[in-house]
Amino acid sequence: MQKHPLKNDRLLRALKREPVDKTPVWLMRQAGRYLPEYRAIRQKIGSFLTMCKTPEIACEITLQPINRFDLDASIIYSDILTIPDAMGCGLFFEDNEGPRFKFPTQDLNSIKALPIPDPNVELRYVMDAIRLVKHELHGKVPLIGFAGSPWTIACYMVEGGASKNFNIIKKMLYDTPETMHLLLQKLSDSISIYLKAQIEAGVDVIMLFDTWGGILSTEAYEHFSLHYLRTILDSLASTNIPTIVFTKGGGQWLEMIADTGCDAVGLDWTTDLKIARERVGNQVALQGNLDPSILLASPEVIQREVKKTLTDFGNHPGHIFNLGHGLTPNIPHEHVAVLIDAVHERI
Ligand code: 1CP
Repeated sequence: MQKHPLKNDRLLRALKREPVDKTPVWLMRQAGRYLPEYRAIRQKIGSFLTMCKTPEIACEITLQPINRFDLDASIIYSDILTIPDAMGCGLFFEDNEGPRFKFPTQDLNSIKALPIPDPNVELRYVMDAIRLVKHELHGKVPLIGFAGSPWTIACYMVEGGASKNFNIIKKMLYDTPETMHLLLQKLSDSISIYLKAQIEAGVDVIMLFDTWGGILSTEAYEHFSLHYLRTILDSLASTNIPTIVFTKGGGQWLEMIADTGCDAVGLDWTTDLKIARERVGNQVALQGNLDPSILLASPEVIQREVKKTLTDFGNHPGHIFNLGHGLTPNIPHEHVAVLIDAVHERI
């Protein structure tokens, strides 16, 4: 397929800590239910997984926020749970509820039986969607590919869905660490080949979502999450594709995360961006970190808080503006436009 040179390379420049004319901005969950055009397709198709698995639809939804807003990056419409789905764990989504698994992965035998999915067979729909999006973007902005961290994907597989206290996986971690490691190693292998296939299909940047790393003790985080993030990043090093690592609640481990060899660390809003920049200097770019709830407040408050975030990071290269976590369905889309303009105009 013909490669389009990128017309907007602010994100790639910021990842390399090179100067930019304007701070690049994109938003986690920028495609989603806060957009009326998303809700319209969601209502027509009915099932979230069918939307992910139909490349033309995944492509259209990926482009919705790009067509509406002046964003500096797109992210492929998909989910971190495509891997356990391809492993045969029976992923399903109940209406307006989180993900659930028909076959939770809770013992050694079920872990041993898990296959490593072939990204160009079971997950081919993701690669097809990436190729379509790259074609349709005509190089307008870069495309971010992604995966969940092994630890975060394991949380859903072991708990059988979203969890509040993570009792089952924490018991596994402490009672049978070898069993836990076997699952994390299998996921790590699957994620590495999945991300390499995404890179071959055309993504410009890779992001690893470690949404549940922050529920661990420091020692457990190092052994059960960070170690596998590093393994995956090492496996991608030869591709020269820039990488972003986001551990929600991981601000205290910033230096450790920066040492994995990633190009950028994503931060949630509980970490002070000014202090974070002082701690890592120019070693990595920083992505974040506005509290998404601020988008519920008035345009004046949004502008003020955006300015504060930009000022906190300071006048250095290497900032990618984002929220500290994903956009939620109740956020007015008009406020998203206010945020993006405020970032670009430094009002
Ligand atoms: O239409 C719908 O109701 C589906 C809602 C939805 C959407 C829009 C889900 C179900 N996933 C997605 C897309 C998605 N998920 C993207 C697309 C790209 C984007 O626009 O950002 C990405 C990157 C994800 C990643 C993802 N899925 C994460 C990591 C990031 C995060 O938000 O912490 C996690 C934890 C998931 C699991 C998941 N999938 C869907 C939901 C509602 C959840 C969270 C469940 C929970 O609360 O634990």
